Amino acid sequence: MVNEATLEINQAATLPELQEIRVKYLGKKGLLTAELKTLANLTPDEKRIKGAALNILKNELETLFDAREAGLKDAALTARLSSEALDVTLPGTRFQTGGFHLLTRIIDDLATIYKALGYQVVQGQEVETELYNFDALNIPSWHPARDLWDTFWLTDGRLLRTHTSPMQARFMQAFAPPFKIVVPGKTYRFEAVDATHESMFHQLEGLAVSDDITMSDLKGTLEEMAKGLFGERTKIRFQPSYYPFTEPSADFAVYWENPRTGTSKWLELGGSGMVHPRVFEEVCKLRGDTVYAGKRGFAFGLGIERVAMIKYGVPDIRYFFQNDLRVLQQFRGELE
Ligand code: YSA
Repeated sequence: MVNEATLEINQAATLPELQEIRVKYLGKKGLLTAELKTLANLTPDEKRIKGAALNILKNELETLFDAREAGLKDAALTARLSSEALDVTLPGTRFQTGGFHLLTRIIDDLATIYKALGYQVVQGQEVETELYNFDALNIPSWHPARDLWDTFWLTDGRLLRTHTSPMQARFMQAFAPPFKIVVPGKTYRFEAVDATHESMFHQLEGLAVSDDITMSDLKGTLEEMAKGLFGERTKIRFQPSYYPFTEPSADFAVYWENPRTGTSKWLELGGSGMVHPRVFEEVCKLRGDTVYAGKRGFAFGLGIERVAMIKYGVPDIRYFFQNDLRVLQQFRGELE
């Protein structure tokens, strides 16, 4: 019986199979149990000898069963573990992460540059009155310069600001000099939209007022900004221009070496100049005092999209506002 049982035990492939074999030999109606029951009919001597032999056999079988059971459990565990195993070398699932829009990034860069130069960053309002958008900036209603800015008018006579310059008058009305501010924000013009013009775009306005500010302070400031934006080798150039709220006025361009293409050229960024004395006069009227009489200041305004297009090589302004992630995600690496 022991050989037969050993063979069967070793051949059992699963725990239920092994249990069946255990019942076959050691169960209540098992073969060995049946043998043990026959002891009752034997003489005491026969009982002792056969009983001892059957006990040894029973212990042997139990040891064999236990060993096989442990072996099968081990094998089952190994199989389960290997089926559940994680391959830690497989690439993980990337979470969708957000990032800053290129324009937000440029606004942040500009704010950082100007804060380092001691400027305050302030916000203006997008719905403006004619007074602040035009009149206080020396652009009365009859002035041909109004034609420079095609405007979205609201039914109540207000308008969407055509530039960030109205904040010049608003800030001076509320605060006395000396100060230095920059004003980033949205601006609106009734434009024929093309690759470089949108009807909504962003500008950054700058205004510094004190007793003795000069045009060379303006140039140095814009030079610092250009270096902060485009690198230490960047140069800046003034060209005579006209704005009703500055005298003299100058457009400024940066000499930019494009690392993508290896080419360099002058690129127009915005307008600037020394604050026109009439703007100070208008502000004094609004304030009802003479705090700004005889003051000197410079101001400038530039297009944020223009900076982003130059810096990141974006060929069309419309890409910024189409919400096409393929456009925006290209720059993720550069922005992190
Ligand atoms: C000038 C002198 C100062 O003392 C202060 C500010 C200024 C700038 C003036 N307020 C202004 O708006 N000038 S601008 O009409 O020439 O616009 C400035 C910049 O805004 C442009 O150089 C351009 O980069 C951007 N811009 C203008 N219209 C745009 C536009 N960007 C996109 N779409 C448009 N439609």
